[in-house]
Amino acid sequence: MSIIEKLKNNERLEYEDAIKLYDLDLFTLASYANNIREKKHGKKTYFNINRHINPTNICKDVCQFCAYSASRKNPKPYTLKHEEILEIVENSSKNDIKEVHIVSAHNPETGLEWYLDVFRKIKEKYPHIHVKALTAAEIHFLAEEYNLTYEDIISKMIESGVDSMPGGGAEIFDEGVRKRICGGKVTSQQWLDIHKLWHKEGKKSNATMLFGHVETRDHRIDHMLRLRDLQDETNGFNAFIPLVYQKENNFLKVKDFLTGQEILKTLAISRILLDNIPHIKAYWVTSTVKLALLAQEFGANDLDGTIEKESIQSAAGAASAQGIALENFVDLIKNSGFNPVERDSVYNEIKAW
Ligand code: V47
Repeated sequence: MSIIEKLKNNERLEYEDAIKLYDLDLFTLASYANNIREKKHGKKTYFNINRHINPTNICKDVCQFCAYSASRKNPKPYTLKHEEILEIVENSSKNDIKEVHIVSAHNPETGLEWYLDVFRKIKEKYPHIHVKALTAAEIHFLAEEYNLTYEDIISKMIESGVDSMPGGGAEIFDEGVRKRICGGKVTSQQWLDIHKLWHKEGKKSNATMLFGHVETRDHRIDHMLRLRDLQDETNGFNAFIPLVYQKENNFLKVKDFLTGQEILKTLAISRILLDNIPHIKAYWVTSTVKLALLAQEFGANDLDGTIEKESIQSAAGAASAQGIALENFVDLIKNSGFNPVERDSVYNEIKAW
């Protein structure tokens, strides 16, 4: 059966067919991806009023793509004090944020208690704010540093009030590419194992993919299918987030950058292949706002959120340092023909704007 027939019949595509998807033209992919999006979510586009906090940029790892870490080209090491983090949350709570998204570098000086204590303090004072914190890469780093198991760290996170896990640290699962771009940090299998353990606790997480650097199209397909396999087992992923590689201030030598078409094709393909992951997030920080709005017609049904401040990708060139104002965000979605729906971090609907 041809790949088009399989797409028409809504059949699940395995690797041999999936790698042929990029050969289809953009609008054919868009029409299948958009059908799936419309069946699942209609014209709704989800977003969250959230605040990103990156408490420290001191890192023991040396990822080639990273411009945020103080050990790379960023000369300004910092570690926020707990009081400073709480002040950020206090100020953001006035903007009615529903989530803090806390992700850091792998700082050997801060320590496990330092993280757990700040989660406890946030939860104690703001029990209604969802804490999305610690990537699988950070959990792996903490487990190694303290000679603990992943299960130990996960149960400490849950005891301290962490509600869900962000999808960072996945990068690209292909072991050859991974060695080249971020050798030494959490392996692909360890990343998947950690999310599996988290899901076993009845908790939700997201999954990212960093693309547009030295990987091939086949590596992206392989990445998506490894996620689909785990999702078949656990059903714990809420959203898939393809992150477009940003090129400034880092050490990765990349020759060709992605075209808008290639980004949109990748989003559409992810919507087609990840039949068991409910949400595809067009992360405006790395795709640009305009392309994220267009991506709504190519399978994406979530635009992340207002963010307020962003340090990781903006260090590498993204225009996201200051987030987007709520009214502006809502207008952008409406004016692009979609219905903005504010959600909480696990996709309960809060308000149709
Ligand atoms: O894993 C680092 C990426 C990620 C660059 O779960 C870069 O809802 C592009 O995971 N160009 C962290 N990307 C951010 C992240 C995330 C973001 C938004 C929402 C969610 C979620 C998760 O940032 C890292 C890495 O892949 N990153 N450097 C760069 N130069």
